[in-house]
Amino acid sequence: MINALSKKIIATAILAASVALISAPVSAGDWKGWNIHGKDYPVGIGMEKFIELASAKTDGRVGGKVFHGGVLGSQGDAISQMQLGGIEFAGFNLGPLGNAVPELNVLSLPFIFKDMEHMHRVMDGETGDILSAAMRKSGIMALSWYDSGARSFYNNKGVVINKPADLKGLKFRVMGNPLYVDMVEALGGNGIPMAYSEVYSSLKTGVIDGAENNWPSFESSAHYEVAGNYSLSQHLILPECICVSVSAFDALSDEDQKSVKEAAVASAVLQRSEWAKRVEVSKAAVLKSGVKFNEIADKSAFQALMAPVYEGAVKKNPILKELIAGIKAVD
Ligand code: GTR
Repeated sequence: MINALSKKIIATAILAASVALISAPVSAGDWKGWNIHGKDYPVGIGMEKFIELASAKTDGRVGGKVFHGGVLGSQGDAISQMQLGGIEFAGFNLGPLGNAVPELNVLSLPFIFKDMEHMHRVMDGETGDILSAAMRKSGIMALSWYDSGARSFYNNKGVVINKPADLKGLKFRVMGNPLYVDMVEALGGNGIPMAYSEVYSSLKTGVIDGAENNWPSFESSAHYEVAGNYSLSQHLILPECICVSVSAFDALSDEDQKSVKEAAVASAVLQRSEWAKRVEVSKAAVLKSGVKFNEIADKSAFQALMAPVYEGAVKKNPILKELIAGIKAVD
């Protein structure tokens, strides 16, 4: 198994190689894909389907290989690599992508979506189109949206979280986006940004007291082995994407672009159904292991504390005001 340090070394080497390769664009038949999860995780299954269909639909003019398990580095590394021309496609979480595309931060506002169906309606509608257009400017474009469920808090201190005061004094790992630090602080805890690959050992050694994620990641990362309380806060519903590098995509003929887009849309249909199944399987496995789970009957106290997070985000990026209104306008 590759440890965090080796992953970092590999990622740095690949980043250096990517920079060296900028002047020599990769052939479209040789695209490199980044995935933080394993091959059998819904994102991995979707990405394999994407590249298989892209190749079939373009008679092999587009093709490539998915590198699973985060061997190409963290998402932060992968975003830079895509912008530099070192990788051509990825299954990115749109949350940390907000650092590169401020408009995407609207998705990271806690409790912005009512549920998964609401998120789908928004992403498949006008707001999704606005976000896609904004992403293109960063050199990264979304071809379709993947599911990633709802994220909830878990901890290794035996705390059953029912109200914001229960987070008090606890250190929760968050993904790399300052909005998440603000979110945890507004609830009374401490938000510690950290790479996904480091969370398991940090929970085990007590560097952090908890983290937050959806059922499938809580299970596949084995965090449940070292954090025995899962409280269903569902504070973030973050979509993911099949993203490609704008320069790699723009180098294709119109016909191949259409085929690649179709491949991504078809892969998302598969990914979403795999997601729904995996949520149930992961939840059952985690509960069977003895993890203590609680629903939070009334989330209004959590939601009320988010007002300053929204205000701070809008102050920093005024464009978010309109985007929030757009999401609220969707039933
Ligand atoms: C997972 C997500 C990953 C990554 C990870 C994390 O749910 O699928 O892309 O964002 O969470 O917490 O870093």
